[in-house]
Amino acid sequence: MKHFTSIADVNDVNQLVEQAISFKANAFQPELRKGKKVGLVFLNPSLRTRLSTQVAAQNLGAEAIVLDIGKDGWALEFEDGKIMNGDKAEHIREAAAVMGRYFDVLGVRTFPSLTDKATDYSETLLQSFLKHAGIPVLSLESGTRHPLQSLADLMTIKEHWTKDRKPKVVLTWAPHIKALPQAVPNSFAEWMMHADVDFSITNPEGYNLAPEFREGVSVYHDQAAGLAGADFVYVKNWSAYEAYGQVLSQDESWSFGNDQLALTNNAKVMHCLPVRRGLVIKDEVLDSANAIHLDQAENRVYAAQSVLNELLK
Ligand code: SN0
Repeated sequence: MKHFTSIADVNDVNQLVEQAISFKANAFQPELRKGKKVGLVFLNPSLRTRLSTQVAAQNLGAEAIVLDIGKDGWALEFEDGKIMNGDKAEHIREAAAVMGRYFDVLGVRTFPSLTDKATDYSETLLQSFLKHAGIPVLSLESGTRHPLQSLADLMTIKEHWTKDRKPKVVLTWAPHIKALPQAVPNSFAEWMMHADVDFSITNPEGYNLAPEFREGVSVYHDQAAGLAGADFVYVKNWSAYEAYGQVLSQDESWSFGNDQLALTNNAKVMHCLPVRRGLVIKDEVLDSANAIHLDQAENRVYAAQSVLNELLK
């Protein structure tokens, strides 16, 4: 594996998941990637991604160095051919290339603008890092995907599933007050389409994901119909894709509570965090035995460890 920016970069998804599970059983192996250096660049906020990737690097004997570039770095120019007489002090051509000389792997977090679909969906910022860093690039969530989260999610489903049939996995939209990226649901859908599960989506009209992230997947606009018989429910808000970046609905009847849970097959309930309690998922569910969001968060360490171990080979 050369880079890790989407499931398409992974040769063997099962092997990556199995390796993550085995790291969970035996995490501290500091001889494995001793002395390697991992740069983690954040253009946007992070709690789990930042901390779990740092812990993962430490477990491998590597060192992770974090740059909160939005706060501590120079403002970056991504456009080529520009005369830089505005507020941007450094071009990505130099910034990425320099970091490429300091580190063995470069992790990058960039959120989408949610105003310019073409730029966001062509992953302009991530592509610039890939082009100019000259070393393996690790996505820490990009404009359209969050593959470290999806790997941890798949691992979590695998850990919790003991029955001898495919689990029914449903991704459900939930309300939110802000316009959020489609990266987490896109990525989850992409990994579930690839996994050995029965996957479907439920969201209000106007909230269908981009076509490439729901190819061959049933989408229900009636949440009750969508949730029926689910073994796992992934709850997440996202902004509209078609009316790009817009908040078209804040319908709180989609908030995930006991009424929704009752429609499922006593489902395990998942969320990538941060979750707005009461609005996205109700306390009655988050504080119940059905919620496995903390397992997902814990598994972020082993997902990152599995990926770093490959990228640092
Ligand atoms: C991000 C998202 O992509 O939805 C990060 C998830 C890992 N979430 C948020 O930005 C939540 C912000 C908020 O105000 O609730």
